[in-house]
Amino acid sequence: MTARKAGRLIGMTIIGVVAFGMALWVALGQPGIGLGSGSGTGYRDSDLDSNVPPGYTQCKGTCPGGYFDDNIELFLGTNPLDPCANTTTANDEADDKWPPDFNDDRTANVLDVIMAFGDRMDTCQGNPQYLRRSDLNADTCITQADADIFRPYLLTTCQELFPDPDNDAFPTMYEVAMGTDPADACPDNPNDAAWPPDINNDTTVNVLDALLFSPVLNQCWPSSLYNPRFDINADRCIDQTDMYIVGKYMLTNCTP
Ligand SMILES: [Ca+2]
Ligand SMILES: [Ca+2]
Ligand SMILES: [Ca+2]
Ligand SMILES: [Ca+2]
Repeated sequence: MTARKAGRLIGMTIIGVVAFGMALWVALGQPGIGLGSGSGTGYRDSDLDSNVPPGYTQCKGTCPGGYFDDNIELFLGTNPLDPCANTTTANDEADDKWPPDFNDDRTANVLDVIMAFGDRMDTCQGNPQYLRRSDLNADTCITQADADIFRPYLLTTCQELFPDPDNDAFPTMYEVAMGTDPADACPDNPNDAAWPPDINNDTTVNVLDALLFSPVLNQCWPSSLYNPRFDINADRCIDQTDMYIVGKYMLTNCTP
């Protein structure tokens, strides 16, 4: 191949990668789109953490006032893989894990009500008082319907049942399923799978990781193309929800 041809090919490849990356970026930036309203009807339940102890029957389809689908949690910004805060100290964690627990102290009480709904009731996206975190049914407005979802959890607590010893926000049970190291939060070399969203183990989550999804996207177990490394929420299908979770970490990096 001549140098010019090679240069042109590389140029086109780069344009292709950038275009795909931009499309992906747009898609990844919109986990809330199309969620609809609170019942949960209309999307597959991929709520492995269930926000209830293991052994409970996961809700399928309609979950009135019940469990939180992974896509709802992605919309809210809570961790879809972990049902309970690490500590009982309020506001000491980077992420909320249990949607009704707004101050991450493992109890849903009046403090959470004030934090969630205090001056936000009857506001919609676009209003400065609107906050996605309080929009428990992901319908882009904070209304009585969201308070109704919260109510059954009032004065209840959650238990930490999904330990995450390396504190990388991916509990051990998920890391074991993915084949990443549950005791290491960052790859030491390209063969050291340690940080789930960093598919190519180069310590950065970027479009290169996202591109690796394309051959396995929409593959479910027992398809021969199904690869558990990409099934971030361990629901046996590799789909947009897994990409959204990776998308949360887009353009971030870890330090080995
Ligand atoms: Ca709380
Ligand atoms: Ca890890
Ligand atoms: Ca990477
Ligand atoms: Ca999945």
